[in-house]
Amino acid sequence: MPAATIFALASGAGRAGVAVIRISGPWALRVLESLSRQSDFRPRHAKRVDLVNAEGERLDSALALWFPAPHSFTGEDVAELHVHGGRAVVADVLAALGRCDGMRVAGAGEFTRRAVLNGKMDLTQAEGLADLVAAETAAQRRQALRQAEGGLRDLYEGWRTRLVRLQAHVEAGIDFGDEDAGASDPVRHAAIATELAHLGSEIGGHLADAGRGERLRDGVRVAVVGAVNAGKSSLLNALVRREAAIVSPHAGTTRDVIEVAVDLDGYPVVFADTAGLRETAAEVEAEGIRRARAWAAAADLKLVIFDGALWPEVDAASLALVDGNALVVISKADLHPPRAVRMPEGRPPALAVSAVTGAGLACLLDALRREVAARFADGEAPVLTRARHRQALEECAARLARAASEADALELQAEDIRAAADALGRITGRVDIEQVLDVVFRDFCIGK
Ligand SMILES: Nc1nc2c(ncn2[C@@H]2O[C@H](COP(=O)(O)OP(=O)(O)OP(=O)(O)O)[C@@H](O)[C@H]2O)c(=O)[nH]1
Ligand SMILES: [Mg+2]
Repeated sequence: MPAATIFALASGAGRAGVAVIRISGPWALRVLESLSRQSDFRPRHAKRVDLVNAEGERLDSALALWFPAPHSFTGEDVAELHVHGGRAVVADVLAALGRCDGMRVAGAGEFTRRAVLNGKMDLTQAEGLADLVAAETAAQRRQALRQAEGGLRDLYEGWRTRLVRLQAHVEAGIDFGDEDAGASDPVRHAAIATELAHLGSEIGGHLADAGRGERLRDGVRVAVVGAVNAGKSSLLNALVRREAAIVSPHAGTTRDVIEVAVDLDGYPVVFADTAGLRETAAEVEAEGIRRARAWAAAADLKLVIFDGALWPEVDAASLALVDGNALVVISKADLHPPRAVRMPEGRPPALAVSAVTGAGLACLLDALRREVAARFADGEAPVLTRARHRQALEECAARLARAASEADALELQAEDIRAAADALGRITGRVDIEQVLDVVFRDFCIGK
């Protein structure tokens, strides 16, 4: 049965200069001809048309584009209508499309899903496209674009091809082992062991690098922690340049974790203001402090704030949080004379900052930028971006490790190499695609 012809608004909802409506499936051309009462659409050329509904009423003057299969986004016949982006125009054109025979509204992600099923892209590229649409910073855009253009697919398919070849070598050993030198061929044995080791270390290295890509998708997490009244909320507000958190002279003002997302030189950063650390019998405050500690423990970076009004007296609970992942800040620099701030031996240097005058803020932002860029620099190598990839890669790595220990049991070795290759195939959609399709397209929007 031929697939239904689907249509949807591909551009954002709401008033705009232009809105794009996408149509994909076997009826695309017929519908285009019927709505425009024109024919002779040249492939991939824009044509000005009047769109007319079944009653003969002119709905809009639009641009129409015609992409015959297979040279289209979905691999099917596709038509695009660029209409004026008013709500009524879009609603009426969509209604007219819905009344044409054989047409239905596309489900979430259905255009991209068809593109995957028609071999126009693999699952990692579809995921890259979703990330590209969601990208809010330049670094996110670069990573998503690389993935949408096949960076991860090439890497994973390259490994998979090598594994399939290796499996064939091992199986050749099994087949001929009884008769000739196949299984006992030490050269072949060594070559297989070497390739297994190479693949294992390449995949292991990629996995070790894993956090980078995922963090770039989700944002680098920076916790603002310190004693009560140290000036954490004031500093957060100064960093994000708005009154995101309540500030007061009352100790214990902040209770919940307050997350604020910002774009720091192209990197997505999520700052979290947290409850001040102190001993307390109050249940709600204790819960706030527990959450503060949990957020800090999971954060990529901590800003540990010491109260400048009390400096050089330091709070022990905050000091305990200073480690290699911490930047130390002395607050209220306007209250204490600017002097070299020295931390106890072995601790990173501290930065004096005033949320009131803004002194030291530029230095702190510079330090933050450096820390963020050093941890998450987006190099050329494709990075893993999803838990789905990580799970499959971990299975692949485990199978490879086992295969390496099975040089004397070729059937088992071949089976483990096959399973390792299948794990990679599940990421790209070469293996078990039906089982992962729903997971991959769950978060897509309609019109994609
Ligand atoms: N002079 C001066 N006062 C500051 C500065 N930063 C904060 N304060 C004051 O210090 C007090 C506490 O500030 P907050 O930002 O609420 O401190 P906090 O660490 O969030 O406090 P809790 O949420 O209670 O843990 C307020 O009265 C602020 O006005 C600063 O840079 N200079
Ligand atoms: Mg606060």
